[in-house]
Amino acid sequence: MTAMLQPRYAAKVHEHVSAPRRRYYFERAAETMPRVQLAQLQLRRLRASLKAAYEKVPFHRERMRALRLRPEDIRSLEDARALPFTLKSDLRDHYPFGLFARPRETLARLHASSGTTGKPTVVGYTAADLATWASLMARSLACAGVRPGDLIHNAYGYGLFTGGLGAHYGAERLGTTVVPMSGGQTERQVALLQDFGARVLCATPSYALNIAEVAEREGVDLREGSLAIGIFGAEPWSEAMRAEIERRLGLKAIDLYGLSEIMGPGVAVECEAQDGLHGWEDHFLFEIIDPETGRAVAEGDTGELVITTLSRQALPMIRYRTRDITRLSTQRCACGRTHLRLRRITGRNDDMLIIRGVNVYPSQIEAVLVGLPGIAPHYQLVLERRGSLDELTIEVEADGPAPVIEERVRHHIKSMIGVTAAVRVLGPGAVPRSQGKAVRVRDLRPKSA
Ligand code: DLL
Repeated sequence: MTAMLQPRYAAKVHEHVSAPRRRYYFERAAETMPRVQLAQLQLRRLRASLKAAYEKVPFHRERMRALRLRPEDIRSLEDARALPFTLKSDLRDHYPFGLFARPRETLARLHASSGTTGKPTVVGYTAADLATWASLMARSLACAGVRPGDLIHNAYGYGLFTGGLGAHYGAERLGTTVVPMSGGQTERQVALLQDFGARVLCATPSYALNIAEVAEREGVDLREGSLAIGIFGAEPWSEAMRAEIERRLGLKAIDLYGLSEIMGPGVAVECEAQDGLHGWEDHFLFEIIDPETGRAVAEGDTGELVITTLSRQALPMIRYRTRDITRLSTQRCACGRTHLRLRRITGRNDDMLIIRGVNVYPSQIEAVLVGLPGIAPHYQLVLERRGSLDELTIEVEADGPAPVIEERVRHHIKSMIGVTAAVRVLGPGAVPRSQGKAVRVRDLRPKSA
């Protein structure tokens, strides 16, 4: 952080964190519920949700029957570990509405996420589901430091993606003023951020960086303006990226997690302590499993996040395997919320690269690249196959002499992650800029591989 920026940024953060010391919650009773009570509520809701899934969704009924399980056999939260997992492919196999527990005519909205292959995953919501989602998203925004009356510039994409509308209705529910900007038209975003004086920016972290870059190019210093909080999610990002975005936009960057199969944004969010994301346990049951064996790991161990919905009417999800890698903590948080915390999601199981036997996530490479002197924080990873080996080329943009940068990046990646990668230094602006979820990997390996 430059000396020039520090006082102003510090003043903004100070004012918003410590002005009235009274803690603010959107749903105080639910957010601070003692954990014993929370577990009782979870069990009650789990049993009701399983019963509905069993009665209304043939897929769930048949799979439970195959295991000789009936909903009433689940008498404790531990018993839930006997239930079968649900996979993304199950949603695809029952495209479009096959896993819905309510008739399509009774639903209020559909969303869909485009997969890299084949059919999209379609999810549905009753009016009550939408109300729950808005409340959980409002709760998440408040947890991040947003307050009624704030102006929120929402740059998550509107449409089938859950980001735009999900954040939008949560923001309205909290009592803020929303600017439904969506993604793209970045010059216009910069102008409106300035003219309207937004205090909060909602965007993917990669798009937030794009906004910062365009503002700088246009000679607009957003750090001087009103922005105080960024609510960033929908893709993996690193602590290094957080520091970079906070420095360039002059705000506090908060991590927001969610997925359409479970709800959309607002499943978990950081509080102002920025020390893990509170997962809303009154509506979701969180587990971490070993992705290889499917068995539960000890609390604090890293593995795949599995989520069961406890209140969703249209699309109850039983033990949904998210593919996201994280770990859980139930330790008390300084903010007073009792709900467990997920660690930053380092990446998805499917995104893991294996380079000469070394497992590496794109976000680990990002953590090394962002902040290295001489390069811009934009990158892409190119995967190719030579013979039987996968090879990685890291494309970066340089402001300095290419050979020096190449060597610097190669050296740091090798020493910090243990992977040998080729480095290609491109000119300014050559790495495609994100409008939403950034494309970090270009996989040029033959399809059969
Ligand atoms: O990305 C929902 C969302 C919108 C979350 C806006 C946050 C903000 P999907 O398109 O279904 O839903 O993608 C879900 O994105 O399984 C993760 O792999 C990834 N993801 C979402 N949030 C984070 C995050 C939305 N904070 C998939 N950190 C998830 C890392 C994230 N990965």
